[in-house]
Amino acid sequence: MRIPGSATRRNAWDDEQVSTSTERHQGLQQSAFLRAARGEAVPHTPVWFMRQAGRSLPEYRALREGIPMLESCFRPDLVVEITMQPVRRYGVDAAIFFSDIVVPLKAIGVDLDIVAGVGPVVADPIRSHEQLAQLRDLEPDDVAPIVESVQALVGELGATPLIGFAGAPFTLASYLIEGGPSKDHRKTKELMYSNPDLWHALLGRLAAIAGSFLRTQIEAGASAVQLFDSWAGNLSLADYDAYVKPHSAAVLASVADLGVPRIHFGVGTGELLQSMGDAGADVVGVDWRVPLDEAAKRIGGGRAVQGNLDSTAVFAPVEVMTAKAAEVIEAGRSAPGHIFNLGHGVLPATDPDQLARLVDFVHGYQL
Ligand code: 1CP
Repeated sequence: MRIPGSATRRNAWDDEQVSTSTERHQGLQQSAFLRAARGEAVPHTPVWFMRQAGRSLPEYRALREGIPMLESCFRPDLVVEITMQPVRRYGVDAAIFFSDIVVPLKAIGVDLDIVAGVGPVVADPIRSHEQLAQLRDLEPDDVAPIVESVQALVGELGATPLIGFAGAPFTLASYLIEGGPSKDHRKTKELMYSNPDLWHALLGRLAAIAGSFLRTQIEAGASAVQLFDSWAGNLSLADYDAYVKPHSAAVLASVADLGVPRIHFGVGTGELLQSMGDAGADVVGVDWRVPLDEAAKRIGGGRAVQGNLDSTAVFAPVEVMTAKAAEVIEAGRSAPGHIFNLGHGVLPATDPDQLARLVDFVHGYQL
């Protein structure tokens, strides 16, 4: 069963006779996604997927053919179309803005690229105080194409919420210090342990940049934001609390006045969940390792949860996948609100038809 409106609402804006902006605003505010984020009762469990746009979709691969990743992030026509593709295909309850966590760094002039098959690569990795000078504040004019894309998307999406996002200071710092993706984050931790002044100065700069990137997206019309601290799970709780949490908390606090739900997510964060909740988000994203009822206990504070089907479960037979999805939904009931998602991003080899079945299953599940 596909819920009425989730896939068709996007055109409501076109039909001005029946959809005033006030009605649209009310429809949006009453959407299952925003209701669950606020811990209110929902008609069905809302669902979206991290990396729902991207290489698993043939229409994405066709559109991106020959266009470098970063270039596509600064072209509103492509950003709008790529963001809409999974919304149309799956009827998910929220769109995630098509961009990347390094986009605001590129926008202020950091010499970096997103290399196909690798990820973000930074030409001149940061190792000194002098290099911090390149991390100036992000102004809305630096990301004019992002503002234009968000505004166009909000019109197109109608009552379907748009989630804006930013990379959290630790995860951004890991790319800037390592120079690219890393498994053990050795250089990142080396700097953290050996030069705490530089570390805190760097994370403070990145918190300001991430905060203004989120603010820009919300002011342009995003209904919620997600702070991705994807690699924070590599830290012990003590190190997370001492070196990272204050900076993530500063990002979240910097957009609190805007009144939209703030989601905070990382991978392998089972031991950090309580601390991540304390950092101030409204919703904590949980990877696939900790059942949501246990996660909700650790997070506490009346916060909603998001997650957490293993991304590989969609490669299982349908009945195995849906049995696991049912377990996720049942465990999620012990939290004040639950937004269904995978435990991390959609894997590129995922069959889109299987994700469509998963969305239908979650929407049809009797709460
Ligand atoms: O050419 C391509 O298609 C490149 C692949 C790709 C894509 C589709 C990258 C490179 N980024 C993106 C888009 C992207 N990045 C989105 C799109 C919206 C959606 O979810 O549909 C989002 C939310 C991100 C955020 C992002 N980028 C994160 C946090 C989320 C996560 O997955 O943990 C991280 C860590 C990055 C860095 C990054 N960018 C790209 C890659 C391959 C990586 C990871 C590199 C690594 O392993 O360290």
